[in-house]
Amino acid sequence: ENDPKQKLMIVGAPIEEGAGRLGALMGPAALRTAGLIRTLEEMGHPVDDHGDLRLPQTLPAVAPVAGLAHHIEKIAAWSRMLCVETYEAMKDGSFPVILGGDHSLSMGSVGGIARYCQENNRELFVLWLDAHSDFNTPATSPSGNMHGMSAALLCNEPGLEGVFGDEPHGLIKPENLHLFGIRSIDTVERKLLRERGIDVIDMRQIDEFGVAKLMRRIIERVQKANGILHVSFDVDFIDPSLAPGVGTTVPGGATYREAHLVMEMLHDSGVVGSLDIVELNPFLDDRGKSAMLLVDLVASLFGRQIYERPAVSDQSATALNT
Ligand code: EXY
Ligand code: MN
Ligand code: MN
Ligand code: MN
Repeated sequence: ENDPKQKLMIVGAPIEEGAGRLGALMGPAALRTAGLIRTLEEMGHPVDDHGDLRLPQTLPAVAPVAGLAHHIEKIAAWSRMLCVETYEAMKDGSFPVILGGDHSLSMGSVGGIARYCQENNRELFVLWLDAHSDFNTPATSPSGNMHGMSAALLCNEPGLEGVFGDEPHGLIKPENLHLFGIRSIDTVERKLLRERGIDVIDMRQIDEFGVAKLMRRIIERVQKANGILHVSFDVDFIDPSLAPGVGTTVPGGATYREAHLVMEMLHDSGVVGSLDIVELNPFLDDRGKSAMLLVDLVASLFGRQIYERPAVSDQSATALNT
């Protein structure tokens, strides 16, 4: 179980240039308005709020890439800053929570966590809760929007080296990436996912097997490796009827209870070490509905239960897994 006293490092990343439409830069503000910090503090977590980061005046020069990668200099600047933030937080023993901002920010947040894990000999796993697989490269992307490339960068796909340049950062093993909730994949992206053997848990699998069984498989892998699990939560993982505040809605997403169960099981597992909340677009939201749902989901990840009781998820795994 997560140490209830573990300090949380919160940092806002108001970045929207990775997305195809504007508005995600208001994400951190909406999450704060919806009571995220207050909720975590009320749950007993010391919170070290670093506020929202700002882009530096001077952007790094990025070598030209083959293909489409819109605003790569800005994405590079954000990635490098966030990489330092999460790396330092991990060294400090804090649990980094990154408030986005579009999903390109995970290049930086996970880059820093992966660096920490490599230096400290810990195996890093990533749970990517998303409607999309975000596995395009500048050469395969139909849009050039870099929020659709972050998982690919983290798996060291070619064409994105300029994002970090010579700055220290870590990567993840493709076999340790678990995409979950997927229901929109581009043609070439699909081929790439197959070639790399990425674990794509699509909505069809969730329909057939249920969230619990699929999550237990991932959690057990991380536990066996004594690993650290990073959770990258894209708002479009949830069904758009429940979370309309996102620029890339895809029908057929996770239900209210499926999304909560994922978070509750993650809490009980004790393996989660860091979290991104990305793609919230308050401009498209319905009276704060999506932001408030996200606060509830984060609360579940940090231990809020419907009715307090000892965690049963792990004990029952053997029985139910057969
Ligand atoms: N696959 C599409 C693209 O690459 O343009 C859509 C990507 C949307 C990515 C959102 C953040 O998850
Ligand atoms: Mn601090
Ligand atoms: Mn995404
Ligand atoms: Mn998405």
